[in-house]
Amino acid sequence: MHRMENLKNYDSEIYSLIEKEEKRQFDKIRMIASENYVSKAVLEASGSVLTNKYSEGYAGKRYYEGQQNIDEIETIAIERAKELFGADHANVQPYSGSPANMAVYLAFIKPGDTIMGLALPHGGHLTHGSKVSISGKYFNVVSYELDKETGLLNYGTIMELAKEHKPKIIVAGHSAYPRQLDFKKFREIADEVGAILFVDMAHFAGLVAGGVHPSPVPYADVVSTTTHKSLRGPRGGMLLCKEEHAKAIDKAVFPGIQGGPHNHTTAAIAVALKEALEPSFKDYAAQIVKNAKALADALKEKGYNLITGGTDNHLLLIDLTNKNVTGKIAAKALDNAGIVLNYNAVPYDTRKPFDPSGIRLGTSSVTSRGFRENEMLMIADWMDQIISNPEDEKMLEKIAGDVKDLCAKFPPPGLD
Ligand code: DSN
Repeated sequence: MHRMENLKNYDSEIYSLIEKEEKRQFDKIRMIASENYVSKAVLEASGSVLTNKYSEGYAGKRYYEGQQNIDEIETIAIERAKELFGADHANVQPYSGSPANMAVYLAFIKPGDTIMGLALPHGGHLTHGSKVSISGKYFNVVSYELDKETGLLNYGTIMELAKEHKPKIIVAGHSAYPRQLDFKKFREIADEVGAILFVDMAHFAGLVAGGVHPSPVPYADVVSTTTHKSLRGPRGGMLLCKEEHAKAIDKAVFPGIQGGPHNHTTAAIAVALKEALEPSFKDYAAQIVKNAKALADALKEKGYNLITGGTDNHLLLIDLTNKNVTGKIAAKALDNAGIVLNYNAVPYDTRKPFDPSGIRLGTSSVTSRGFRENEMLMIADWMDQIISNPEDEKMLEKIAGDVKDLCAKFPPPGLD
């Protein structure tokens, strides 16, 4: 039987949009730093009958019967997460990164308490205290920023800020910072003021798993992650913590924030974690970083202003001010030419978030489809042509064709 035959017969409208999306994912160079391609095994677990089951509670302590298989699946996912990251305790139920982060706040603090996180325009996440997020509405937020000169975190300044404001939680982590984090320093800062150290490793979890980014697990009280970014699993979330916090974290996830876990996602997370435990995942993670560095070097040579001067993780943040084009215009032209990324604020941006000065891109997805340094040089050339002439429709069309030809040689995992 053809794949998705039932869907095709019953709802051809949705079927054909899924087909188109699959083709888009095949034909384009996907460089949104938070995206990836999952394997067929992960897709199969994710699309399984496990979606039919409700399972409030935890293995052995559920509120509904019929958990014979679900308990085993969730326990396997937990054990794999603990093994992969060397954690005392894992909770694999968060629906995604934002609910996982909310559970951390619920576990440790009360409305009105002070939290400290990286400011959103400096690469922090909405849930790290942005005013438009519940994290910024319910808590007193003190945001730290990047150094104006270097674009780097300044641990001395963060320490001073922490001493002044005495936050109950210090959040380390980002969605647009192209460097590694010094978790030992964050631990020292948290200890100095008696704060919980909470690391959101959603972006770089796969690099931690692959051993090419320091692990926050030995230093942090609690670590959150999504499972679908560099970790290359389904859309989901996880929390890892020290044994002493296990009860509080579990209670905060359920019944604190969520209802029944998405068992199909739990199974897919278990499969992705099995993949991440394979020796080949280390090569994958190392290649993500090599690719990011190769792309950064090539773009720097062409006069691009990379925030922090380069990268040592999977992502690049580029200020396009010296190229006389806004992030939005560049991102749209790049998409038209088959290179998909997002416009992004840069630190101390003078432009508005909906049309900022920069673009952000990452190498997790292209590395999954087998691109290496050579392909990064091609991407840098194309990007430069597009950003130099974003309105040249003919050139965009020509590059879109070349991009498609290149992509045809590198079939991504999970796609037919
Ligand atoms: N939306 C994600 C990102 O692109 O970084 C963060 O949750």
